[in-house]
Amino acid sequence: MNIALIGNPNTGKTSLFNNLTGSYEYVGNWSGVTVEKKVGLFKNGKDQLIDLPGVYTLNPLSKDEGVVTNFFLNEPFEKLLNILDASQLRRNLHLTMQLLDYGAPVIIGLNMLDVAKNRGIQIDTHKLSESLGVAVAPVVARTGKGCNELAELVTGEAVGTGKPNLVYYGKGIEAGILELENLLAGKTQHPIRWLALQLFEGNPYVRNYLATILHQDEIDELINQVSVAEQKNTGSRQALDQVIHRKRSEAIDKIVSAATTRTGDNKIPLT
Ligand code: GDP
Ligand code: K
Ligand code: MG
Repeated sequence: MNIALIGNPNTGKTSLFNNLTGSYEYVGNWSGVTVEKKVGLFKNGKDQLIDLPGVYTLNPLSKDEGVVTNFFLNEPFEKLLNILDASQLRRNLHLTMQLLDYGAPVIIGLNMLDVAKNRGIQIDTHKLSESLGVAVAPVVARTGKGCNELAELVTGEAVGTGKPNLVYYGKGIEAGILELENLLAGKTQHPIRWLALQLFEGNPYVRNYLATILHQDEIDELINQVSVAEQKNTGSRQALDQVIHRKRSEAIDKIVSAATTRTGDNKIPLT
């Protein structure tokens, strides 16, 4: 089984990778960029862990960040291991929401819990897991605490793919997703909800992929139609990527508020 490790930069990915995999490691480069590709074997000797570059969002700002979207579009994988920094849950969950749009099985490794705790932040992993519809396993990647349990979970049987349509993106965007479904019927293996949202956010790799199936005009018309509908419905002139980001933020705020308690005087805001 191929399991991809994905998360924001500096969340403990490398530490977790080293804890979960044995010494066997294949090192090469991702195609077209100088970012090294690491694939390690889990200690069960069967399943592989693929280390992806750290990103805040799938929509890439650089070619290096494009590695992640290209991976989703071109490489086979069975599960995603999403590592989160518990002390920056709100920011980290933006990427998670995009993984859940994809609909693949996801397991969350909740790291940096010691940092969160020192800031007086207590996270209820059960509540977080319930709201998202995927397993959440607490780990301390630096010391290896919780890593065996996480390995068992991620290499084990079926896991959750997240609550369907966890984020409601508004009438115009949701209609655009349905429209893309009509246009693509039977012509792609990829989840159309994810393709649509990445397209509306301006992900050039997804756009190029769609241009291999649809005409440029169809794509332009769809994006334009959704922008116009969205502006009409909301009376706002926000660009689609901003609307999508705002919808995710609203959903994330609710989830984080429900799963978090603050203690002590050191109430540093949770970002
Ligand atoms: P990456 O950038 O996502 O690959 O993250 P790294 O594994 O390189 O970790 C970034 C920094 O966070 C390093 O200094 C790690 O030692 C540290 N780190 C990793 N896991 C933990 C943890 O659970 N708690 C704390 N306090 N630090 C951690
Ligand atoms: K780092
Ligand atoms: Mg790293």
